[in-house]
Amino acid sequence: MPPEESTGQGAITVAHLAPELTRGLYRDMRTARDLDTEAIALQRQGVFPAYVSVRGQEAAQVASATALDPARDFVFPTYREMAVALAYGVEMVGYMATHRALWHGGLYDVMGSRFGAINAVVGGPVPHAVGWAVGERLRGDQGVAMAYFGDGASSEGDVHEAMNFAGVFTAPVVFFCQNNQWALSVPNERQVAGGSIAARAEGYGMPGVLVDGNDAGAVYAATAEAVQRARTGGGPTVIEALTYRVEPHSTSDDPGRYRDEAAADRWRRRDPIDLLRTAMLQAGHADEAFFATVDAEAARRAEQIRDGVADAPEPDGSELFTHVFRETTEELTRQHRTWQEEVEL
Ligand SMILES: Cc1ncc(C[n+]2csc(CCOP(=O)(O)OP(=O)(O)O)c2C)c(N)n1
Ligand SMILES: [Mg+2]
Repeated sequence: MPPEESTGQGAITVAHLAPELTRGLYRDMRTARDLDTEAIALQRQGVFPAYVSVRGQEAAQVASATALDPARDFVFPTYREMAVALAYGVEMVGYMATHRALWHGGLYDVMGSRFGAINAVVGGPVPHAVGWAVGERLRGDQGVAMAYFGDGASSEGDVHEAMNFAGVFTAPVVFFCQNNQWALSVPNERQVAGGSIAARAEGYGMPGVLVDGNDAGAVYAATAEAVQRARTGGGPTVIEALTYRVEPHSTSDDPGRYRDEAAADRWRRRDPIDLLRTAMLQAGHADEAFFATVDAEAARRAEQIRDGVADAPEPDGSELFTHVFRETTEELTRQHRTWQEEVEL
């Protein structure tokens, strides 16, 4: 059965979660959705050179980030983790500045927020997470590294090496794969031999969990369990959150050239925010008044972040030449001088 047929089984439940927790999940998912829409508009207006949408992946991102402790843990994101950043408490104007290419890796404080710089190297954050996790163990601290990666990244050598190393050294790391079924234009079946990313965990000596990535409650429970295991010395876990990339890969992509939009439409109808809202109403965790208030607040916050990033000043162009070498070279100094003369013309 192709992956897109294996979920879509209607409703989800949040009866196993505290009402306040589900209200927080909803607030962050709603805000991320609105900010995502604003970001696409900013790209259309020429403010962002490009943007990668997280639409449809809000449950996977927000619920996994909510299971972490931002005071102790450390997140290693890809380029598509805006909703993780938001739920984890990263300063969002500084985060979105990355998409405006305002400064190397954005304007937020990577070390202070314990959220790594956006990493566009597919699979790149995964060995970094394992290195940090092994260091954390050696220090005797209780932090957990969260490695985000995609289905496409799962076939990179870096990811295999990192998982094996983590298994051998019982590193406190969670390998969180958002299987959105596309690696740009390459579908799962041409990317994942064996049909399952979670199943690979066995070969690395760790548990592997397949979870419905559009079910915020299920993602939260699976991640909380994996984080707890890592924190208490039980080693790493692979979580495969099965979801779907309903938007193009990025604002520069045209999926009409390589996929049938009927599958994307089926997944659009299984929207993680709608599923959570219905489940919360059913569980009695919130009423219509709650949703009206939170939806309005989310829209306002997304607009504030949009305005903040659109109005942020351009960096000083001479920074092109700083942070390249500790002691600059003659050639770089010459280039800097030429650049200075040209801008002063
Ligand atoms: C090492 C490397 N190879 C290739 C690319 C080009 N590239 C950018 S995104 C992408 C697809 C990644 O797919 P996946 O890991 O599933 O993440 P998704 O974009 O679906 O979130 C590719 C091949 C890259 N950035 N880095
Ligand atoms: Mg993918």
